[in-house]
Amino acid sequence: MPRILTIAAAQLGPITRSETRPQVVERLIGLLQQAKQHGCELAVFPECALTPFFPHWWIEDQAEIDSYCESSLPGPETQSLFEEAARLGIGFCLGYAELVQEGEQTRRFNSAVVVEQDGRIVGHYRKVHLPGHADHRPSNPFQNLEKRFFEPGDLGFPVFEVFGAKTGMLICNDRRWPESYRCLGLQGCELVLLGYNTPRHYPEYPETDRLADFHHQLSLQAGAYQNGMWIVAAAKAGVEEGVEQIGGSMIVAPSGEVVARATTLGDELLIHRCDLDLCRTYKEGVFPARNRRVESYGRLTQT
Ligand code: ING
Repeated sequence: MPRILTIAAAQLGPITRSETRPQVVERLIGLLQQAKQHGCELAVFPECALTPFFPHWWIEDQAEIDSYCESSLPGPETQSLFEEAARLGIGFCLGYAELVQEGEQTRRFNSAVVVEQDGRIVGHYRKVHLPGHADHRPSNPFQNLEKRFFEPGDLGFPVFEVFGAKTGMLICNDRRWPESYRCLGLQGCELVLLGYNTPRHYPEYPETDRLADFHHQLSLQAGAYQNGMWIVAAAKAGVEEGVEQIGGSMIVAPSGEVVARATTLGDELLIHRCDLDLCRTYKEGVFPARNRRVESYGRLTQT
């Protein structure tokens, strides 16, 4: 009996600064309802799917920064999303800025959760690879202050048994690092849920701008093939508060083939029936454990 999971990448167009969380949640609920109508069991939303990508802005006031974070999930303004998903019987993955109080200490992470079809949070991940800078760079057309606003993720790369699949999450810049996929693949991960906010322009290295879409796809195809995993990647796309972000949401098979791709820069669903058993061809056939030579890889974990 093949293990088929029908999954949607739920791409979002820009979220404006003036858009309230309830207004954004309405967009997310609309996409969930459409995904359910098309027989999806799971929908993947982008990184920071509840707010504009605020690390693109220099913000001094900590209270303003924290206003873009969730101190509880679900919270008063996101509860309706979890309730509607449970009513529909569809699971989802949601990227959000996490604010957590640990005694006297307030900690902030760029996070994501995976939610079962009954509305329960069954997986939690905190972005490990934070790109950008902690200092203000006023001569840049926009900032990337994730290193200033967030801590690196401290949960490692966990894999969860959900939807009948070994499922992991990555967030945005993680997808560029082969180590991210290896840490998941070596746990038998079959399905990676991934959201991103990727500007087309890289102020310090503008020579990469023309290749932004190519590097995005290259990273996903390599990660999928080299670890025999499905990857569902959902963009926050379009020009968001003046920053042009690539779209290119896609679903990549364990073969490395792109099987579904967004064609707009707005809210868009792309759907595929993912046969989880295809992973075996690559996990066992091309990259079998018996061919792995750990004794030669020591450098990979040396600082
Ligand atoms: N954004 C970008 C990303 O990795 C970036 C930052 C773009 C870094 C291009 C290097 C090159 O897609 C986030 N949010 O990580």
